[in-house]
Amino acid sequence: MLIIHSDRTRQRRTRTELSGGELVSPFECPERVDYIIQCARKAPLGEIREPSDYGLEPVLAIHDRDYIDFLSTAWQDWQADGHPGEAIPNIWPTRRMPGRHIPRNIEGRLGYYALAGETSLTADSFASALLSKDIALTALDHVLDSSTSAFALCRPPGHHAAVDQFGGYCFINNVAVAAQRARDKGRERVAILDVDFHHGNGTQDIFYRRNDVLTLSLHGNPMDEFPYYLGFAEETGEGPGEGFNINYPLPSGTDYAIWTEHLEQAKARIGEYQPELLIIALGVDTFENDPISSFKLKSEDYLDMGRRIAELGLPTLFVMEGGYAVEEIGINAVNVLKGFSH
Ligand code: Q9C
Ligand code: ZN
Repeated sequence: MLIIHSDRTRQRRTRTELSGGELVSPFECPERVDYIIQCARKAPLGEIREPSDYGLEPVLAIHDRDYIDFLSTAWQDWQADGHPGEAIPNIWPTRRMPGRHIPRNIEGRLGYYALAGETSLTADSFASALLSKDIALTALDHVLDSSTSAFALCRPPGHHAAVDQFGGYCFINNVAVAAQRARDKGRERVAILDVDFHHGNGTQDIFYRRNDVLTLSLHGNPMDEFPYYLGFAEETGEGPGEGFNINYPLPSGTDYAIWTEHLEQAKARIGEYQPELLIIALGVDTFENDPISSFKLKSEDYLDMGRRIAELGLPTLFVMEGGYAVEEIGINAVNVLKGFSH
């Protein structure tokens, strides 16, 4: 399987993450990619190629222009206001103050465009988000041209990024940008299956009123897990999109036996939909030792997960999302790809 990877993903090394009332060293760190690429080389999975530059056009097909403008200048604006640390949002539009105006001040704008406070915005945020979507798009084009499969070793991840919001370590929604490009290149129906531990709220939000992109997500129940305010079973899509968003919220402690029952339901729905392309939002934070998640998948389960995904028999783009058990992330992610390929 072709792998798209760039050493430049290392350039994003954030110092702070607000977690448990402290500033900790971020879970979403460059070593994640080091472990994955090391395991991919060892497997070996196949050729490893550099991404091409796709510019902003495919991003603006999904995200609002004002949001992208904000991302492109946020760090300079934050610094110009004399703030000493990394940019961490600390105030939001809420039910009682809905934010009908986008503030001028960077602190106000930061909260306006953020959905959570754990993702520090830094000097490298925008460039690394652009690089990440280039990795996804390069891999996508290979899948479209060859009708086979590819792995986009994206970092930072993307599935929490909504039309005009960052958070959950995500800035640009890589799977959404890829799905839209596939549509623009003539693929009629695209399915996005999100197997990351966390609900793919951004992806759901982006395609919620559409029936040309089927979105499905298996994840920790939002009553108990991030992102808390989206990802419930009753969210099935709206208008023309009714019936084209499917959530499988699962309890903490979910093991692979329970997880696969829902995977098979998701596969049945995908089969019925007959997409021309399958995109997997590949998070491996479902792993039993993941430091911020509560599912119980074991390393060998990821081989079987790949095998089950392959049963759909579709051209498949794998896009890296979460996974924070850094030393095992390579084994687990590569196991999915190995299981898929055999
Ligand atoms: N104290 C992805 O997996 N909550 N994002 C962290 C740590 C945010 C996860 C809590 C989790 C975001 C792509
Ligand atoms: Zn996750």
